[in-house]
Amino acid sequence: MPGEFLKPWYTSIYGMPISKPMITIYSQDHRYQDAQFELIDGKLMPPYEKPSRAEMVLTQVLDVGLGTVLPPKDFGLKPILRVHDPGFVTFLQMAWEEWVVAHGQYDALPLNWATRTMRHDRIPESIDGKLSYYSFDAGTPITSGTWRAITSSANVALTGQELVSRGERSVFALCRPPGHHAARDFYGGYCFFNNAAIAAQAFRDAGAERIAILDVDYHHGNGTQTIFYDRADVLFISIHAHPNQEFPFFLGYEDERGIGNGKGYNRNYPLGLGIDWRVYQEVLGDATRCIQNYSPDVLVISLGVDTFEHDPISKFRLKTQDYQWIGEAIATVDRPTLFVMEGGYAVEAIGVNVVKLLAGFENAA
Ligand code: Q9C
Ligand code: ZN
Repeated sequence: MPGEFLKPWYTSIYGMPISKPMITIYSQDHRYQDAQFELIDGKLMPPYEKPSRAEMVLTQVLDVGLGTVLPPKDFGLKPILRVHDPGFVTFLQMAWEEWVVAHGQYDALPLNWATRTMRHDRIPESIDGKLSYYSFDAGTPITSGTWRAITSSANVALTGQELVSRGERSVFALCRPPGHHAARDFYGGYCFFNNAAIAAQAFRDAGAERIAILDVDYHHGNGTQTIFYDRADVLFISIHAHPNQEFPFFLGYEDERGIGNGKGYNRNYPLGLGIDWRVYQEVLGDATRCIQNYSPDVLVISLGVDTFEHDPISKFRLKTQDYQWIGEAIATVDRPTLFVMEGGYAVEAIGVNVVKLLAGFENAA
């Protein structure tokens, strides 16, 4: 299986010399998350979050010879349960079966939620009620293969984590489905298990004392923020479209600074729609300085490229060249770094943008 992806080293990427290739972790099991439809802008549309996304990234990794591509190991449910609620994990494991019994072979979607004055202290017994209880949007279908894809995606992140723990300077976990919107006990925003959070917790459990997570996806990483909100051992920093304009709408404001022990260890940079590299660069510089002050043992990057100017669901204006500079800025932190794939929906460009960033990092590191 790994041999299938092995290619000779190249000596340059996009004309930049490369001396230290980066390992990528990838599994074809992401293809089991392949929904019929996505509810978006009032329409049932072909999904934006689709298998070709990860395939395009893999193709580019191989084409430029970023480094060896390895399959994930199986870590079981234990490291997932360090971050996620057991009831939530069991729900995800059983959801498709229960849904098929109730409604047949259609993608499972919730239709209502417990807002404000409604009760959150009772978990419904019916599958429809549980879908509502454990989710926060209707854009994230559960399918026959969802469980297989999401456990694989977590294993991809954990395999990358283990390699970095064992001394690898940087690893790219080509996760799909993405993870940063998933919290301890709810899914949404195309995310089920929070791969970056699971990896960060695994770093802690392997002995690292301080982890920094930098989330550069276009959307706020609400799940990751919430998971670590009261903790000083995991610094979370997110640069994203302002939640008063963009999904997930109800988290990601600048005044969210952490709580209790975690006070001062959460930082949000909400940005206006339409911003380009000039604005992004300043904010990114501030974020990396903040991470340097924290002096983490390892850095986890929630790597979304839906900040791209041609992304079909987003409104920033970053260009392909800018991703190299993001990679270079991340390299200034000068820490062992795990890149965890999140969003990015301009499928023709996703691979080029991701690998530009990784190569920018690698050449600057
Ligand atoms: N009008 C990630 O990038 N809703 N998730 C889009 C667009 C959901 C994005 C609505 C966006 C979720 C991982
Ligand atoms: Zn996103």
